[in-house]
Amino acid sequence: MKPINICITVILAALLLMFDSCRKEEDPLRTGGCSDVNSPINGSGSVDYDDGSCLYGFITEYQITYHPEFDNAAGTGTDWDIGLIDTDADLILRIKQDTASNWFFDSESIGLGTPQFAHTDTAVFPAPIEYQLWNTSYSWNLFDHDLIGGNDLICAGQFNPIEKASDGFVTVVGYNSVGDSTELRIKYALRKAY
Ligand SMILES: [Ca+2]
Ligand SMILES: [Ca+2]
Repeated sequence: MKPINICITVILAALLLMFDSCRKEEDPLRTGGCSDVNSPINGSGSVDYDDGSCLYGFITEYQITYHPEFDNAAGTGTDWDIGLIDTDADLILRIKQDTASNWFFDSESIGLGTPQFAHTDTAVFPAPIEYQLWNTSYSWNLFDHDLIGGNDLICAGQFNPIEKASDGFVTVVGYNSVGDSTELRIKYALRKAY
């Protein structure tokens, strides 16, 4: 092939490639959206390509919406505390990624003194740091803080926050050894990240 012919062939091939890539971007049959598995909004509708619109979940608050009224795991349904001031549990909440050695959230105990939380009250823990939610396994537990004799386990659980995220909340249920349930809600805000 003559050099001029090679040149024309290369130019034609380049033009064809350019035309093809333009055509793909403008193809009305292809749907853009968020396809990042770490985004709580990924997978809403069918997405052909990631168009950079992903938003990510950042924790703003933790809530315990209910927990067992009695410490059934200790035997036969005893009060959480002896009852000189109150018999309700004093809540300590801890959460971490399963692969991490440290709790990223390890709360102060609340309910010791005022305010107190009955088992049906919603206890709110503000998030001092807005951690991002990831598509991986997390563990959590809730204890009744006791000044004497060690803390009492209220419940424990495991979850993937991306799978459980809906309308600004990750909602999960944990259990104690006899199957009593406790609900944890993690409030998050959707923001751009990376
Ligand atoms: Ca106790
Ligand atoms: Ca206590």
